Amino acid sequence: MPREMSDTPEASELETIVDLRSDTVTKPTPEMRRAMAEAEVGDDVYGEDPTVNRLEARAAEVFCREAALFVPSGTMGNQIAIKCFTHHGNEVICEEAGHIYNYEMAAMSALSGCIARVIRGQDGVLTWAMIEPQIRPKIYYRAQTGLISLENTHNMAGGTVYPQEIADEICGKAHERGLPVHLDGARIFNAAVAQGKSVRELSSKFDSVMFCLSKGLGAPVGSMLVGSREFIEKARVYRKMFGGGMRQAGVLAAAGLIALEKMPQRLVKDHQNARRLAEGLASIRGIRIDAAKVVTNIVILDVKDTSKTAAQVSSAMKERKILANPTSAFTLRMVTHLDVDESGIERALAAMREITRS
Ligand code: TLP
Repeated sequence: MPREMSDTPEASELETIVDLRSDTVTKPTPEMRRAMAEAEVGDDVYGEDPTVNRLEARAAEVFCREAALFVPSGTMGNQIAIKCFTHHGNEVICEEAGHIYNYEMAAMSALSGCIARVIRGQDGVLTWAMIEPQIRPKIYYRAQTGLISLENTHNMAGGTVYPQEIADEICGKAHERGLPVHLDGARIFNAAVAQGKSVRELSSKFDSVMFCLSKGLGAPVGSMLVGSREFIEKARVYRKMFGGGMRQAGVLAAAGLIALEKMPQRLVKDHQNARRLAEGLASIRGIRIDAAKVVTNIVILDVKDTSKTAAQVSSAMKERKILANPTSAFTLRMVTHLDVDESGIERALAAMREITRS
């Protein structure tokens, strides 16, 4: 029968898209949508949005800090922290593949007048021994180090986590030198779940922490900055300067509260799916990946030995309704999240087997 005469669509048409491009693509859950519809709101620039105020108070409590600030994006959160801690002409020490250096539009130079002093870490992880030699001596003809920023989990290293003693040592030694340390903790809840620790334990020595509500935690929009009251007061000023003062933002904060309270517990599922994906990929000829290193929700694979480029693999996957973005000429990233289940993982693996055979 010709297709157009059939009432029942082909199975392949019913197949939904498996979107592994990022955990940023998650849609708000029905519970979040209900809370958003019912949220009590006010003008947050006047500090009068009760739902935003609740979210900020709760975030501060979860991280055991004096205060917190709701910001529109992770990028803005990181950049506000850089602005708060540095002066024009400073250097910011960060990891070579880090988000603040590679994916934030050179904002540290555009907005804060800083340059990045990048260091290559081991799987994205820096140690004090790597950092110390890069701190500029206090000599009038050298730019001064203003801030150290770490990323946990490390996105482009494949969701790797900082061993706590390494992060703690960096913070302790940096403080002895009078240097603040910021944590880009966009996925700190993933790190906490992977390590069986609380986000408070993992981040207690940092001067400021940014974490995202809109990644694995599933909220539609928003990130948080947490730190001392003095830091957050300053951060509030820069949030306004950067155009991030929001008005009835309680509709977003309502989803953020659910993200914060209810979603960390389910990240373990994303980690299991990522590990399953990585193990499946490791068994495909031509694909290089160390599945044992996949401890959170990010899988980075090398396709060089398939004799295809990452862009070719990505577009062949797309034809099969699997989305994954290249991260370099021969690497792709796949991120598991709330809206991808085991069957999606199996479909991604089946697609990859088919593509690499051809
Ligand atoms: N990461 C995005 C892209 O920008 C790469 C993603 O899809 O993973 N810190 C880290 C470690 C991040 O991974 C991201 C977003 C941010 C900060 C910025 O958050 P947003 O996108 O809210 O500005």
